[in-house]
Parts: sequence; C-alpha cells; structure tokens
Amino acid sequence: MTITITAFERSPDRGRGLARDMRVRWALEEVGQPYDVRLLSFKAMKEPAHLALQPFGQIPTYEEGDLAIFESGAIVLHIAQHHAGLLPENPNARARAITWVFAALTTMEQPMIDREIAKFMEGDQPWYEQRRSMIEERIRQRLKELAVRLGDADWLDGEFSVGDLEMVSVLLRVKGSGMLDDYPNLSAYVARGEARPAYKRAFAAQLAVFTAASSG
Ligand code: GTB
Repeated sequence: MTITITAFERSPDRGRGLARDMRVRWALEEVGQPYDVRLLSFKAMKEPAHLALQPFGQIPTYEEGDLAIFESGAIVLHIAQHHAGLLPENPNARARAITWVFAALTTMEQPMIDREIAKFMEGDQPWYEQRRSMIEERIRQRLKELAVRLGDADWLDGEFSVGDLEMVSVLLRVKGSGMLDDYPNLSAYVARGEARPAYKRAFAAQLAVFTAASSG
C-alpha cells in the first residue's frame, strides 16, 4: 500500500530540515519504505479536507490504506513498530527506545519550543531578554543532563533506534544557536545522526521541495 505524507509546499525553514515532515521522511528512509508526499499551502492546511486528517491544521500527516494518523511522534513510532530497523526485538530494549522518544519530545523539546515561541510572539516585550535567558538556562540544564547520560556512547541505548532519531531531530532545533557547542559529545551525536545515509536522503528530498518552490 502506498504511504502518503504531507509537507509544506514552501517550508518556512527554507529547506533546513526542521519542519516535522523531516522526522517522518527520515524514519521511512531508515526502514526502506517508499512514500509519496502531498504538498500543502498554508491555506490548504486550514481547509476541511486537511482538517479531517489533522484537526490542528498542521503537517505532517500519514496515510496508508485505510489508516490516517497525525502527530509526527506517533507517525514515527507507527513506522518503527511496523518495519524492522528502528526498534530492538528485545522487549525491555524496545521499551527503553520508546522511553527515549518521549524524553526527546517532552523533556528535551518543550523548552526549545518555549524559546522559539518567546522569540516570535514575545520578542518585542520589555521582559523578553530575561525570559529568553531563563528558558535558555532550562535548555542548557537538559543538554548537560543528556550529555552526562550519553557519555562516550554512539547512541542512547545500544544500537541506533527510533529514540535516537527523535533525539537527534530535537537537538537539531538548537544546533544553530551555538548551545550544543558546550557539549562536544552531543555535537558529535547529532553529526552521527546527520551522517546516516537515510538522514541524508530525507534531507535532500525535503530540500528539493523548497528549491523547486523557490525557483518556480
Ligand atoms: N506536534 C505536532 C507534530 O509533531 O506533528 C506539531 C506539528 C507542527 O508543529 N507542524 C508545523 C505546522 O504545520 C510545521 S513543523 N505549522 C503550521 C501551523 O501550525 O499553522 C514546525 C516547524 C515549523 C517551522 C520551522 N522552521 O521554520 O524552522 C520549524 C518547525
């Protein structure tokens, strides 16, 4: 059955792989599943046809046969559960890999989202600088704790898993800020993720969409 995902017709991240279809593309590339992409304008994302698939009018979504789901974390987990390559066979190791998915999407990512919301929605407020430094302190604390846990391992729990896919994706959100530079093992961890052939194929595919939209 054909897998179809949705992505921005013209991504605000300008093809830097930060929009969340990238995580789904990466997972599909890791497990070797071909997929189609339906590109959406911001207007189309808020229309009934898309709202029926994604009640918040966002990308990405995932359709396969009579299954339609949304939330990139749920989509990536679905892919990992139905195809070999992203979850260990051993039940305990599997549970730990899933734990890292949640750690990435909640404990690690939340303050990063707060930082971006503060920048775009509150950047002109007189108290913005104070808020920004408070949020960045929370992010640094999480980075420090993660760096301690990762130590000199390649991946968070043995072999590369869906937990690493989500964690690297989340850390990429702050790569441009310089905050990762204080944690060389985390920088190297992110670089290992980006060096994976599946990541590179996914990145190239989403960049090609932006390049085509910009030249058209
Ligand atoms: N929790 C949902 C999920 O994981 O699927 C969140 C989905 C989401 O935030 N989608 C965003 C969206 O559709 C795009 S990815 N936004 C449109 C809207 O809400 O109207 C988030 C994103 C957007 C832009 C950048 N960027 O420019 O760097 C990075 C990430």
